[in-house]
Amino acid sequence: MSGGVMKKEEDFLCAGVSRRSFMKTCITATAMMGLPFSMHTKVAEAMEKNGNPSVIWLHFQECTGCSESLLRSTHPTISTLILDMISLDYHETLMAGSGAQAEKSLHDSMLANKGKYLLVVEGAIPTKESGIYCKVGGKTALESLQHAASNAAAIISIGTCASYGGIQSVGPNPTGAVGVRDIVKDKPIINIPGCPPSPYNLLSTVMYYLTFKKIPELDALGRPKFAYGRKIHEHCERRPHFDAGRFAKAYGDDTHAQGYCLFKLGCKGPATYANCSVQRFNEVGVWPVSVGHPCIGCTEPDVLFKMAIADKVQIHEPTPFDSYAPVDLKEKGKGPEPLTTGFVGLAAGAALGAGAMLAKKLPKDDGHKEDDHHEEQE
Ligand code: FSX
Ligand code: SF4
Ligand code: F3S
Repeated sequence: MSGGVMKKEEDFLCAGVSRRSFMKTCITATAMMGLPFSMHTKVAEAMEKNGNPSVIWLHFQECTGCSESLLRSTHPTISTLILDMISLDYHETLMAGSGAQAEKSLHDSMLANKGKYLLVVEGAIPTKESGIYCKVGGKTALESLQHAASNAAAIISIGTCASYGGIQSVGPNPTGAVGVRDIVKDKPIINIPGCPPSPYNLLSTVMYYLTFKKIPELDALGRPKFAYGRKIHEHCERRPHFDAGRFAKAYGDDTHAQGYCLFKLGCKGPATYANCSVQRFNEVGVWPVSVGHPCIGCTEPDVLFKMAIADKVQIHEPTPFDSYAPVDLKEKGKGPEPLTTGFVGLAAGAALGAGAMLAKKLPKDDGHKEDDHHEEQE
């Protein structure tokens, strides 16, 4: 298992992270948190000084995709950084120990770090019939969560399952699966939804916590606003096609091959708050929409698995595309015009770095009905 004493930057370097990678990650995380560039030195200092908090990571009803996503992240050693800037004292699928040895490790870590450890929960918690549908070490998930939460400093619900119940909670929800916030009411809880979530969102949340010794500002669904404050639709490279009324009609047809907007194939991007279209996944920087699949709204409790993939979302609280200047709609007295081609949109997307885009402040709704706009285009 990873972890151990980790208090100086040199330790990160020993762990196989070059200074360049370390600083690059601090700069990326600083930008993701919406902080000014100059703050990256404070973040780096905080990593050196405050790194190594004890983390207890529990697994309940889930597919382990959240841990897999973290471990499979290849962008410079993100998994190394995460696993080495914390002391991962208990993680059922990563730890070498098992049985009584593992249970002792959990017990000892909780005792040694009482009131100070971060509790990370992956997976939903079944509540029906006193929670008998998920047991680890003879205890129900409900018991384990309540016990571990009672002495935690804060809790991170990683993934949509731990945040809101996820796929297990879909009707008829036979096990009564719920998210952590439905059970624990007296601790700070940060939701990092996504099925699975971006490892960067976990990384920057932990870095924020270590830097400022408090949890980041959250939205109404308990998500860090710096990562979930905007809709993926605002930065999508297919957005110029949406604005121009060009939609893919079927998978594999010419409109799909042309890279047209996936709204009519069920893309939930206009109703999904996340940073996938900016932060992207893996070394090559892909995300579902970039490879031709509609967003399924995996960060949204009322969308993921609650709507069929092909169903279209209603577009409320419209927000403009953020990669080119807004038009003055009032002056022109009509809806947005087709401003640009997909080519220009892609070029704009490539030109704007993740940090620059995320560091922008959140836009205000302008009251314009984008769904009306969309209907005009149909
Ligand atoms: Fe849930 Fe995590 Fe989806 Fe899986 O374990 S958020 S089912 S990808 O990965 O909890
Ligand atoms: Fe991109 Fe989906 Fe929005 Fe179309 S509907 S612009 S594919 S996020
Ligand atoms: Fe999930 Fe949609 Fe992002 S499906 S990974 S929120 S593009």
